[in-house]
Amino acid sequence: MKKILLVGNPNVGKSVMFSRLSGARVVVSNYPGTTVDYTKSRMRVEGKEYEIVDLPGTFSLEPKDKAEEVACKMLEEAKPHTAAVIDVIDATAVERGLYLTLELIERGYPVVVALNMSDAARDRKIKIDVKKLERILGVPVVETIATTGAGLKELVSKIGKAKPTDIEAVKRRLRREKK
Ligand SMILES: Nc1nc2c(ncn2[C@@H]2O[C@H](COP(=O)(O)OP(=O)(O)OP(=O)(O)O)[C@@H](O)[C@H]2O)c(=O)[nH]1
Ligand SMILES: [Mg+2]
Repeated sequence: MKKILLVGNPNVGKSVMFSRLSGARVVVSNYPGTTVDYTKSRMRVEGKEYEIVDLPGTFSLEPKDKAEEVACKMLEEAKPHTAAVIDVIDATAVERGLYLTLELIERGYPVVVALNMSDAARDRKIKIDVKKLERILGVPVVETIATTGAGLKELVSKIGKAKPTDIEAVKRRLRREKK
């Protein structure tokens, strides 16, 4: 069965999103040889069944602690079976989150970005040009509020079409943007 992985920095809403997306049978497991837990369940998208996995938070794919190490190992192990990586970013701290996004794209994962906590971003008058971000990254970007479920339908609709994208082209567009 193909997997959908929920990945992102700590405290961005991955687990709340997982609860909304996952089916009834939720299994909590301990990553072998560690005290780090992860949670998995099933999910149906367009009639197809997937395993959905809530990974520990990580800032980077070069791990700095045990939880990050587990997240990175799980990503690597799941790579051949991954239909999509839902990369959850805190919309109030987009730049911080994009570091991991670029690493995921660079390593060839099919990424869909969830700009979560978009309610908090709106409250703080943080404006994000979603279309532009999508153009630069070359992957779908969807604004979400995991706590209310807003945007999750649209997010899920992007999963079936998720595919790897060329990191060099992303870097070129980023450089052009900074000029
Ligand atoms: N305002 C707002 N709060 C949110 C949203 N999504 C999650 N939260 C809150 O953010 C906090 C962290 O959510 P979690 O789902 O535990 O975050 P996580 O990414 O799983 O965190 P780690 O597992 O520690 O990496 C909780 O208090 C949530 O209620 C959102 O879209 N908007
Ligand atoms: Mg969590």
